[in-house]
This record gives sequence, C-alpha cells and structure tokens, in this order.
Amino acid sequence: MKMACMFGFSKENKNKKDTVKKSDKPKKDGWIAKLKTGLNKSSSKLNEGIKDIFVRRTLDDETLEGLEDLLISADFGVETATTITSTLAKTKYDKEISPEEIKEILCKSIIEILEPVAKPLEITGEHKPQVILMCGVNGTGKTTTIGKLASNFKADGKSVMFAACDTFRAAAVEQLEVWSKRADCLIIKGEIEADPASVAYEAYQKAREENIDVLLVDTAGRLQNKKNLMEQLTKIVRVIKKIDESAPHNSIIVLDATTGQNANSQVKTFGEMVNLDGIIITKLDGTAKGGGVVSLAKQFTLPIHAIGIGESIQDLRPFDAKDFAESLVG
Ligand SMILES: Nc1nc2c(ncn2[C@@H]2O[C@H](COP(=O)(O)OP(=O)(O)OP(=O)(O)O)[C@@H](O)[C@H]2O)c(=O)[nH]1
Ligand SMILES: [Mg+2]
Repeated sequence: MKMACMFGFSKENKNKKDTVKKSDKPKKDGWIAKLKTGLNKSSSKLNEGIKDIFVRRTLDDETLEGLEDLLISADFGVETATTITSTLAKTKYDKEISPEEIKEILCKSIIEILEPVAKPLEITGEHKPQVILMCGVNGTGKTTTIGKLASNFKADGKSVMFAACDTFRAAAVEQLEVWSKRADCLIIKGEIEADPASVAYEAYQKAREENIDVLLVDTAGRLQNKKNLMEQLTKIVRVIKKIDESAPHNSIIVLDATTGQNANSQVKTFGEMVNLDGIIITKLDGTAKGGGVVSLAKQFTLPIHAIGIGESIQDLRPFDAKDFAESLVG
C-alpha cells in the first residue's frame, strides 16, 4: 500500500500497515477531497476553458492553439503545454473530439509526466543518521514539513533529531521546538544568531553519538536574490561534509503550490547553491496552482517526494501521479 512505504518505511511496518488497508480507505478519501478542493481553482479553469475551446468539437490549428494558451495560462509552462498539444495532434488532428476526450487525454499526458518523478523519500538505513537538509524561500512550509516528516518517521520506529539552523529568529527555533514535542523527537539548537553551520555540525555529531536514524536540518527561508544568505546555505552543506563527504544525503527544496511558475526559478537558483535531489510541495489544500507542479516535473525531473495538504501533523502525503492528475483535470 502506498501509505506504508511513502517515506521509506521498514518491511515490518509495511506489513503491519498493509493489514489496515481497508480501514485506511476513508482517510484516503478525506485527503483526496482536500487535494481536490485545493486544486479546484485550477481544475475549474481547465474545464471551462476546454468546454469553450472544443465547442466546435474538431481538433484543428485554432483549437490546438487555444488549448496551448489555456495550459500556459494555467501554469503548465510553455514546454509542457507544447508537449501535451503535440501529443494530442499526432493522434487526433482534424478529427472530431469532445471536451471529455480532451480531458481524458490531458489526464493521461499529465500522469506520464508526473509518474517518473513521484518517488517517496526513503530512509535507507545506509547512513546513520541520514541527513536531510530542507531549504527554500520564506514561508513555504519547511519547518512544518519537518514536523510532519518526523512524525511519519517516528511512527515507523525511527529515531529522529532536528537541527534548528534557522538562528535568525527566536520564534523560528521555538516553532521547531513545538514540532519536536508534537513528533516526540530530539532537537539541537544554538544561541540566537549563532552560525547556522555550527549548529548543523554540532547536531550531526550529536546524532552520530546517539545513533539517530534521521537528522532533519531546518534552515531559514531565504530569497534567491540574497547572495549572502544563499552562501550561508552552501556553508551549512560544506560543514556537514566535514563529518561525512556523502552528507547531506537528501537536499530537499520545499515549494509553495500557490506560487505557480516562480517555483521553477526557486528550484533553479537553489539548485545552483546546493545539490538538490528532491522536492516537497506544500499548500496543495489552499488555492494551489496545480499546473505549476506539472511544469516543475517536466523541467527538472527531480523526485517529488510528498505534498502538504494542510497545517496539521498528519497532512503530508506521498505524491501520487494519478491522484494528482485526476484531481487537477477534475
Ligand atoms: N494550508 C497549508 N498551510 C501550510 C502547509 N504547510 C505549511 N503551512 C503553513 O504555512 C505557514 C508557513 O509555514 P512554515 O513551516 O513556518 O514555513 P517555513 O518555510 O519554515 O517559513 P520560514 O522559516 O519563515 O522560511 C504556516 O502557517 C504553516 O502552518 C500546507 O501544506 N497547507
Ligand atoms: Mg521555518
């Protein structure tokens, strides 16, 4: 079952959770409903647009162009929009086509783009601790996502530690402390305005001494154009590497789904600073720009590990291509 191995759970736990498959069903319905609500704006736009364009029911240059424009305006990005419309043109050009058929083909194309990147975040056991660095611009949901991840790892029997490397604001450390209590895990923090890299170093050493399974490193939100802050992020990575060259074992960018196309530039800039190897998308329960997720998948082919669909501890789910595409197309 998807939920069981979503964040790389152990075999025993997988089996244990598999046995509760049936009782999980209502929960799944619940979060899909949340996802659908979040994607409602995007899916209404797509549905109304498709209905308007295909009123004449033939796929020709004009309708194709209309569809391409619609996809671009729905945040899919030019490249994705062109790919989808040319796939459609190959099989259906000059043929009669209904809005329902368009939706079906669109859904299939989206699944094809998303499926290769829908990969769970795995705790492999290869490194102890597995160091997971979380980064991103201000307010995307890094700290909250760390709390949610920790809760999942703990439920799977892993020991978890937080490194509070957002040392700019006292409130940031306090927020992470609240999550450490909720998820029942350890936290290492420095003095306020301490060098975040030194906190990361200390936490990593402590986690090794205590044989911790997962070290989650919370960093301050930073705008891509703030050079010194971006350099500070690379310093955190450099210092972590002094302990183990292969760490951090995951560098994840947290993106806010309501941002749309700007998320692509965030991935690009952070990717120049740290070796990003995964994405988590939050706020898909809000008024998300769902097309943006497809655009991200197409442009970067980075794994999308999970999605946030609310503010509470249980509101993090594995990214499922089919569920997402179906909710987006409506
Ligand atoms: N609706 C919704 N809200 C979320 C989600 N994830 C986070 N939030 C909210 O977004 C706000 C910012 O979350 P934080 O976790 O503080 O974000 P951050 O990236 O750590 O912020 P900085 O440290 O200031 O950069 C909080 O109010 C969270 O509750 C989500 O999936 N859905
Ligand atoms: Mg934070």
